[in-house]
Amino acid sequence: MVVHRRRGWEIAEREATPEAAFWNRRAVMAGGAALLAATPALAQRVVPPVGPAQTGPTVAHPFPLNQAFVDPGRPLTGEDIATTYNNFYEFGSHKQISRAAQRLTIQPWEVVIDGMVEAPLKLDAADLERRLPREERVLRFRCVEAWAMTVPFSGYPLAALVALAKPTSGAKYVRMETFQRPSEAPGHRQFWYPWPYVEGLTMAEATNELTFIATGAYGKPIPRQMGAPLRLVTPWKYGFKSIKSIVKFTFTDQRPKTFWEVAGPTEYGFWANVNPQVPHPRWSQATERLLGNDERVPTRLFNGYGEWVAGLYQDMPSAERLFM
Ligand SMILES: Nc1nc2c(c(=O)[nH]1)N[C@H]1C(S)=C(S)[C@@H](COP(=O)(O)O)O[C@H]1N2
Ligand SMILES: [Mo]
Repeated sequence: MVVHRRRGWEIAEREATPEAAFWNRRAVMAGGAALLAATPALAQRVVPPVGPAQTGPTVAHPFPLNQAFVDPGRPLTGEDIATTYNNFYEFGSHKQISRAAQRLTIQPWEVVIDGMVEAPLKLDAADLERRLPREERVLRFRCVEAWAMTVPFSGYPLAALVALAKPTSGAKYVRMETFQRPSEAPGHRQFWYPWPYVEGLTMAEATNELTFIATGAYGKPIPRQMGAPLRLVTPWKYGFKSIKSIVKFTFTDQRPKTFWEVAGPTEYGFWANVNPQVPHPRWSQATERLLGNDERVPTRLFNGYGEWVAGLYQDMPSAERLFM
């Protein structure tokens, strides 16, 4: 069934949603309300070019929109929802952690790039961001718990960070690690979890065009509860792969043991590719609930991003549990 969903600019003021409000604000930031009226389609929206390196602590938003990721095929999730319904176990094992997360100190934020690289790097998150090509993408996001959202993320492709890091030819994986500060994050005192939160990708996954480091959301710097100042977004994988508040990227020839793989090996694995036909041991993955309107929609293989990533797995041994 093909449903015509009206775009923000087709919606009358009285029925404007938070999503429409987002696009309106973006247009204003991009040069005035007149722009919105004059712009027939999002795809032709004028966005400011990425300027020369800036000197402030953060990099000005919004970033230019990547035309390959303009249309997610479903409505944006309201910013009020995406910023108040979160998974971030460092701040509690429930969804209402947004307030607690405000205790996280995000400036300064040192990022370490080490392991099998030509020369290890240590730099502030904002400096890192200024050195990489910034853009905005609207992405579908699917948690393993079968809820989903659609978010305008901004940041840079992980591939650009990999290029900056100059891994040596022996590197096979990127291991990523979250901060560990029990004084700011009460979850870190829950000793039964294998802190710090760790994730990993193969080099082919890390350098895929779809793999993104988000430093912003909804046209602004990303809020702490969503993983400030930098978090991974791998939209074809279950949400737990999208590690938040990263402090270290390590290039290695060993497959990293990830947080959820260690915490619950019978339910969570390294690959975690979205697949509606492979149920979680405790629930079906056939459908998902869209945050906001609570509509249930069919889940798609690779969360609908097979065009970008299906090729990565074509020649994998069948013993690999790609979908958990
Ligand atoms: N460091 C860290 N990263 C994390 C998590 C976490 O608990 N700690 N939760 C993951 C899970 S399970 C999901 S679904 C997403 C949630 O991202 P969101 O809160 O921005 O929606 O973050 C992922 N990244
Ligand atoms: Mo998740």
